[in-house]
Amino acid sequence: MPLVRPFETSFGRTHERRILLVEVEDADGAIGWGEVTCGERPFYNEEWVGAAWLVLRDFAAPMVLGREIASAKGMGEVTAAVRGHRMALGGLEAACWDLEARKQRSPLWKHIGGGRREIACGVSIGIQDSVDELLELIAVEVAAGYRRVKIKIKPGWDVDVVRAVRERFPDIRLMADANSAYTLGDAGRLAELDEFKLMMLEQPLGHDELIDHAEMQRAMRTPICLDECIRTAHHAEQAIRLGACRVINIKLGRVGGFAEALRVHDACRDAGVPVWCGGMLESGIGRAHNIALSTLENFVLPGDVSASKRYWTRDVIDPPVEVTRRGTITVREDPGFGYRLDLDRIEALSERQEDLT
Ligand code: OSB
Ligand code: MG
Repeated sequence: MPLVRPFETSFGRTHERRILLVEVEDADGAIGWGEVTCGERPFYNEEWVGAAWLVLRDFAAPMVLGREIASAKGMGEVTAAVRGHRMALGGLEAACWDLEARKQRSPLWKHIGGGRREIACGVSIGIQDSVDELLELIAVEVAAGYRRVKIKIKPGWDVDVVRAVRERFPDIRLMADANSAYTLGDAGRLAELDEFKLMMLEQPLGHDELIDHAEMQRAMRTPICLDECIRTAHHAEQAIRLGACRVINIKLGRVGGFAEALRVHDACRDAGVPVWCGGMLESGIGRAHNIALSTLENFVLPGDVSASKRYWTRDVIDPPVEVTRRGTITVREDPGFGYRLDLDRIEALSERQEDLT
C-alpha cells in the first residue's frame, strides 16, 4: 500500500507498506482478521514481513491448526515455544480475538473489556526535508482537531527543530520520538529538550536499554516514554521499578497481541503509569484493533491512532477510520473489529497468499 506521504523516522524512510494480513477460520466456519505490524525491514525491531511470513507458515500455523483452543486468551500458550517474533504471532492472536468477538456477536472493544466510546487521537509526524514543511504539516493537523502532536527526532534534527515548533505553537500538546537514535553520551543534548514543555520524550536510547533509560530519566525533567523496550508486562514492571520511564506506549504487535497488551495495561494501571496506543502505519485492520485496545481504562493519553486518509488513498476497510472535529474516533458497535472488509481492495493489493489447513 503506497503511503499518501513518505514517513521518516531515525531509522529510515518508508514510501510504501507491505502488509501481512492473517485470516483465521475455525471448525464452525467463523472467521477473524488480524494484521502483522512489523516493518518491511528489521530496523524498528528485529522483525520484518519476510520473516513474519515464514514464522507464521512454518512454526505458528502448525502449532494451532487442528488444535482445540478454548479461547483467544489462550493463544499465547499454544505458540509459546516461539521466541520473539511477537508481531508475527500478534497478527495471528489478534485475528483469533476478532473471530471470538464476532462469534459472540460482540464488538471487539467490549470483548476485551474496554469501556470508552470515544478515543482521543494524536498524530505522529515524520522527519521532513525542512523545518518549514514540518511547521505546515503540524498546522494542518492542529486545525483538524488532533489532540497532540508527536514529531520524530534524530541527531541533527532535534533541539533546534523542537524549538522552532514550540515557538510557532506555544500551547499544543507536543512530544518527540527518537526511535532509539541516541546513547547516554547524548544525555546533555537530550536534557536541553527540557525547556520545551514536552509531554514526553519517547524511546531516546537503545531498543533494549532499560538501565540507560533509568539514568537518562534521572537526568531530565521531561517524562520518558518507552516504546521499543517494552515487549512484555514483565518489561513494563521492570522499567517502572527502575524509573526508566513515566509513560508507556503500548503497541499491540510489539507485545504479541491482546493478551499481553492487557497485562501490560494492567501492570501500568496498578503502578499509576499512564499508557497510550502506538501505531505502526497500519492498514484499517490493524488500525481497528488499535481503536479497540484504546478503549481500556488506562489509555488516558491521546495515541498515535489517526484517520485512514492520513496514510491511504483507499483503505482495506469500509468505511475508513475517521476522526471527529474534536480529535476523537468514535467506536463502532458492529461485532468484531467493527468495520467491513474491502475484500476487492485486499485482493487487488495482494502480492501473495497462502492457505494453510
Ligand atoms: O515509533 O511509534 C513509532 C511508525 C513506524 C515505526 C515506529 C513508529 C511509528 C510511528 C507512526 O510513530 C505511528 C503511526 O502513525 O502509525
Ligand atoms: Mg515510537
